[in-house]
This record gives sequence, structure tokens and C-alpha cells, in this order.
Amino acid sequence: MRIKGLFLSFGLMFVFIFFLFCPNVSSQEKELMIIAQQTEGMLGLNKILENFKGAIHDMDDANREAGRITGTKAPPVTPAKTPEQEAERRREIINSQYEQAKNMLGALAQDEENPQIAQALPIEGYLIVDGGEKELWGRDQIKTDLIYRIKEKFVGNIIVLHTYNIIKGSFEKEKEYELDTLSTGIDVINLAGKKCAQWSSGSPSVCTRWANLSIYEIDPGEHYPQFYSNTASLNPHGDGKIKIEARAPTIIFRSSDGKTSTKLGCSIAEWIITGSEFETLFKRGEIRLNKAISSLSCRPGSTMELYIKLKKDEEPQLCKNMEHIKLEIIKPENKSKYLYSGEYALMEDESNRLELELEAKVEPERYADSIEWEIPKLEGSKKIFVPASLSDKPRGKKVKVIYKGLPESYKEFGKKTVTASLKVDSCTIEDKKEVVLFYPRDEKNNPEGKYPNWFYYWKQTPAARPFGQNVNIVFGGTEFDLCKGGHVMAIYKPDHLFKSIHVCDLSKKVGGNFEVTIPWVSRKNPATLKTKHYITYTHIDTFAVLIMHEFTHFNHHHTWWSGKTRDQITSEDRDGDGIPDRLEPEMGFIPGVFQTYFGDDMDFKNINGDEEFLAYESTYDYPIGKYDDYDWGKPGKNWW
Ligand SMILES: [Ca+2]
Ligand SMILES: [Ca+2]
Repeated sequence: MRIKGLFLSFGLMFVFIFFLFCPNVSSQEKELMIIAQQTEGMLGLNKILENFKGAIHDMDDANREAGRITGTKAPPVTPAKTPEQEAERRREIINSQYEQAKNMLGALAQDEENPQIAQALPIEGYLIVDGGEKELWGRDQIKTDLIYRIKEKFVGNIIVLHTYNIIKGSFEKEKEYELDTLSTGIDVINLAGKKCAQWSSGSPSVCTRWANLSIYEIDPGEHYPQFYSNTASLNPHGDGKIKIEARAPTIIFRSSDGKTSTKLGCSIAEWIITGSEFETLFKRGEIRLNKAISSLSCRPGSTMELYIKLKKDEEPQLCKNMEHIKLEIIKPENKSKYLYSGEYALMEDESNRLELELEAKVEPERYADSIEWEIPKLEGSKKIFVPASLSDKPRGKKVKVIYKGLPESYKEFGKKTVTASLKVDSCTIEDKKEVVLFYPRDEKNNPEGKYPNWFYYWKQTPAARPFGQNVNIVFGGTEFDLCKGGHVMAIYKPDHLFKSIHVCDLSKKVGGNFEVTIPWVSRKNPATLKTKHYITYTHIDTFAVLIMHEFTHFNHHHTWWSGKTRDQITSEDRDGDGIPDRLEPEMGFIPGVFQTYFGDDMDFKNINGDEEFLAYESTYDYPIGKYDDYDWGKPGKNWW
């Protein structure tokens, strides 16, 4: 298994060196091809190595010859001095063939088989075995008892196999992956344990002499320049799945007299993941897998960890021949803001729309019509393209997109990306710009059309879930117009629609920046109980804080008073401040006093009682700006 990945890359090397570089196949090359074919089905490792070693010098010659003919600098064929250099050499071989092959794909006849070409990306990683050996003799006599921690570091390449579809003239989306790794170091970090060296005669037999296994020996085959030092491998596993296999090095643990030994038994871990899971990890740039392993001698609780990191900085410039092509978005400018228009009774055409003008500059100019745009989707908003386009990805140097109708979700607003891309051969050149999308805050032109846009969109966001709780939020006023009171911004009134919190029409009640200033108090902070502090909130903070405040009342009602008669309530709360008197002392309030803190203060007595004090206190810790990323109204937190 460990050989397969490596093999493939060498197999490919044969194919491309001899079919692409050299027009005339020499006898030397024929010989090599025969070796390649012969080795493909072979299992004996030594035989393979022998064949390769014999072939290396011939290959070097052939490659030099190829380089002379084509004028390209061919990478050396003999193995490099260090594993790092060797991984790089293999990568160069694969990638130079990748480049060569790509340029020849267009010339393939339609009836030929779809070719698969390999591309190598550098990786590094490590494997850690945290485990040990435990063997029993008979039912319960310990034979071996060993604990170790072993780390093997490696470098190598992930080989991406691209299948070229001759009929379609492009690469298939699905790719296959192989892994070729070379060990750069093996460390036995921890080693402790014993093995029985002598058993008593008779039954039951017991251990009469223990040997400490304090010495270890790493199999020379695990060290570079051995070919079979692959630590991790990737293999297709049917149904689009991939099998990742990690293999610990071969290590023998010995006693100091060398007479007693045992072999590392926690040697293999396997992970089977779907192709898409692998791609997700691959795109993220690192793969970390853990597995509990055990086998006959590998003790329960042993684990293996495999870590593979894609070294992005060295990613080959696959499109380096595309340097002469330049693509740049001129419109929109980066971070420019766009606002949906309002509802205009007399100008239907101009209503509820957002216009995005797209323009790109491209060199050479002949690619202008091939520029493809990817624009924000804005689910629920109708897209009109000028000039017309059947695709959601319009093409051309200059395109206008009109979004008609506001989207349904708050998620469609805020920072979005516009991408212009140009595909030339199998390369993609692209440019991106960020745009920021807004709704007019106080208009009611959202899909529901009943309440202002701020209420419609904010109600969907975490700002409407006080302390993470779900609660019914209703727009201002009721049939009794509870929002009528001069300074009432929000209400929770138990006897009326007691399951809901009412948020009043802030556009009308406050307007501007939705600025409210309220007492800032907390029993946790004695300074706020002695001196008056105020705090000011704006925009979505106001909305969030109002709901938290009302939700606190809501909670108190359901905890203390729900289901009780007026008489019961009066007897439990004689000072009428909303908190059961029996609870007040331990909460730091005074039973018998309506408002314990600032009860006589001209301004703060408007807090209006001890329970109301708790509602103010509930937002004491609220960090201003917490929900800024959900406020895309104009005006609003993000409108500048
Ligand atoms: Ca009370
Ligand atoms: Ca009280």
C-alpha cells in the first residue's frame, strides 16, 4: 500500500517523458517503458527497487536528451540528497510534465481515451503514535507491558489527478488524489515498559524475570533515501470515497542485553472519508485526523494522529504562461456601498431596486466578451441584466445588473463579493471587489411590506433573541396602542398578549440614530449604585437592549407571578415593586422599600421600582456594537 502513491507518480513520469518530450522513441526509452509496464503489476518490493535503480541512469540520459531537443530544463532523475530536496525534485518532474501535457491536450483526437494528468502540491506533516503494547500470557499474566510516544515527520507531495474530457475540451471537476511522502525524522519521545524474560515452570506459570525495554532500533528502510518510507497514503475507496492510511515506522524495542525484544504493534490507522470531505479539508490547507487504534498487541487506548499541511507558498504557478493577460474590475470600486431604493408610488420603475454597474478592463482586448461575472445572489430579488443574459453569470466587459425587490433574508445585505473571471485554456484569471449592500431603514418595502425594514430584518437576527432565547417579537402597539406613552419604546405587559414583547415604532418614536440613553446600573458594581451613570445606545444596539430589557420582565413574570391571583401577589409583594419580598434581602434589595437604589433621586426614581431596576441591570454587560454585523440599514451602524 505504501508503494502505490509513489508508483503512480513514477508511472506518470514514464508516460510523459517519453510520449511528450521525444518525437522518436529510442531503444533506450523502449527499454524503460518495458520496465515501467513490467513493474506496474509487481508486488515484490525489492524487485521494484532493483528495477528502478537500474532504470534511473537510463532515465537521466533520456531526460537530458529530451531537454536538449525541447530546450527545456529537465529536472535531474537521480534521487536528491535530502528528503526535502527529493520531494521538490519529484514535484518538479510531475509539474513540468503537467505544463507540457496541458499544452497538448487540445490536439488530442476525439476517439482517444480521456487522459489523466498529475499535478503535485507540496505538503509537510507528521504522525504521532501515542500507544503501547500489552500482551497477556494465558488469561491474566502480563507478558509485555510497554508505553511509547513516537513522532514521524515527513515532507512530500499531494498529487492531484486531473481528468481531461476530450469531448468537452475541459478538465472534469472531480479529481483524484494520491499522496507521496518521505520521512524526515523519526523520534521515540517516550519509552517505558517491560517484557517477561523468564517464566516459572509449573502451572500457573508466572514471570520470574522482567526485562526493561529501554533500547530501540528503527528499521533502516524507514530512513531516506529508501523508496518505501511513505508514512501516509491516499487511495480511492469506491463510491467516490478516499482511504487515508497512516503507517507508523517499523521499530524494534529491546532490553539492554539485547535478548528480549518486541516490535511496535500500533502500526496502522485508516480513515475513510468522502471525496467532498477531503476536498473541504484540502482547500482549508490542512488535514488533521485522529484515531483510536488497537490490535492484537497494541494496547487499548492507543491513538494515532496524522497531520498534513499544504505548503501554499510554494504552490506552482500553474498559470505562469498567462502573465500577458490582465483583468481588472474598474466598477464597482472596492468597498463601495449600494442602497435599495424606496417605494415610490409614481415611479414604479425606480422603486425597490438596486443597481450594480459592472465594468472590467482586460488585456488583450480580444478577451472582453469572455469575461464572466459572479454577482451576489440576493435570494428573492429578481435580477435583470443589461444587456440581457440567460445565465446568472453574465458575460462581457460592461454589464448592468438591476435587482428588483428586496430580498427576504437579512443575510443578503452587508459585505458581498463581485468577481470577474476569465478562463483561458485551463487557467482562470480573476479579480474581486467587495460591495456593501443596504436597505433604507425606515421604508416598508421589504417582502412582507407591513412593518419598517429595520423591524423586518432585525427580527430575523440574533439581536432579536435576548440572552439567546427565542421569544415572540411583535411590532409596536396593539389595538390598545400600548406604545402611546411618551417614552415607551418597548413593552412587555403580562395581561395583554403576555407571550410577546412589543417593540414600538422606533422610526417614529426616536428616529435619527435610534439613540436612547438609560440608567447604567448594576449591583455587581457598587460605583453605579452610588453615583448616577448613563449609557447611550444607537441603531441595532437600541433594538437589542430594549428586547433584553423586556425579556427580563417577561422572565420575572413567568417565574414569580404567573398563575397567581391579585390577592396572592399583593401578599407576596407588599412594597409593590414586582419582586417577592421574601427574595429581596438575598438579592440586595430592601423589602418594604419600593425602589432600594436611587428611590429618592429626581431622575433615577423613574427607574420605577426594584424589579424594573433588574430589567435595567440586565443590559449592564451588553457590549455596544455586538450586533453591528446585522445592521445594514441606512442610516445604521455600517452606513458611513
Ligand atoms: Ca417586593
Ligand atoms: Ca423592595
